[in-house]
Amino acid sequence: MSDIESLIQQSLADIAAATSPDLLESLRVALLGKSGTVTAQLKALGTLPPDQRKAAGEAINRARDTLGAALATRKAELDAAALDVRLATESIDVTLPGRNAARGGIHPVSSTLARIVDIFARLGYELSDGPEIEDDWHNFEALNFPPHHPARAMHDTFYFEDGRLLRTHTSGVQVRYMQDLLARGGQPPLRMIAAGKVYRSDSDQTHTPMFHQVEGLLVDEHANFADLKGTLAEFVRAFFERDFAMRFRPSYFPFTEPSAEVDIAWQQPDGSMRWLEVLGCGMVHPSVLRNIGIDPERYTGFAFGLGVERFAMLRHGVDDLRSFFDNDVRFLRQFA
Ligand code: 2U9
Repeated sequence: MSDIESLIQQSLADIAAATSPDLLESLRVALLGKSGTVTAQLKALGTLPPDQRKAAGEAINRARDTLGAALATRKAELDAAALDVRLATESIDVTLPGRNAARGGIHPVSSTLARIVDIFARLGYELSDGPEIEDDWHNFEALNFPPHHPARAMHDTFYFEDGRLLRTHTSGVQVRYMQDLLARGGQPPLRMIAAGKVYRSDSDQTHTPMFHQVEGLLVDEHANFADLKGTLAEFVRAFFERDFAMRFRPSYFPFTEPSAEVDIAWQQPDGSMRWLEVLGCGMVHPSVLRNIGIDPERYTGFAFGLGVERFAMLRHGVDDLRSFFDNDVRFLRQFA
């Protein structure tokens, strides 16, 4: 028998006799590893006389394949045997109680926002969204805030070096919505709401630098202030599931004329009543419609806006806006 044949026979016997995966692995290393016997023979091929190289090479490759296959087969046998032992000796108690998965909950600001969006959806308003990083034109100019207009002071925000900014209201979404409608060849009537995060340089018990707004817009041929009042009265009734006395107090926004703030008659814990401001609104300023390309001689519109946190505070009796953003689970768990 040639050297290589006897190496194969001896190794096959060793492999068959290996009783553990570790032993088998040391055999593999000793035979086929970087400095293994078979590997060394392959390396030594170059030292043989040229006329012997081909036959010797074939024999060594055959040895490598045969031993490789034998190692794999034996490994599968040992693994199967080890599994059989585990299956025979171990057992799973399927009656043990499971591990508790911690249950999450919806944040009160998110659930309030969803409730508001839902009410307007029932009134036929389509939800739209837009970028939180906005350009000056969509956030200010189109909405009748020219550069240096004093109303910009109420909308101080965070600016990027290229002049873009964190939006101070969601009104840019309404501007984009109308532009898209016209670009697709559409015209009013339209009814839509925008909802999301807005940013202002403000921080105290009733202001956070980031808060959530919902704003609505309706444009049609004969939209008027009475329609606006009816819509907001219906919204407030649906949100609080109660009827309120309401008052529309004249106010000012650059993008609406006339403009109003909406107060509702709120019952205090001691039974007395006080007016609470909950919404802003008005008839869309003709210049805003014209800026976007809608004919203000033909169409009129009304718009409104509200702070979601304010509605969440009233609904849940929370007195500090900042607690919504402290991420204290003892607070948040109450609403889950
Ligand atoms: C377009 C035209 C008109 C949106 C409006 C308000 C009044 C308003 C504030 C209430 C509390 C925001 O969260 S808050 O600080 N909003 O008072 N928003 S009318 O008017 C628009 C918007 C877009 C094109």
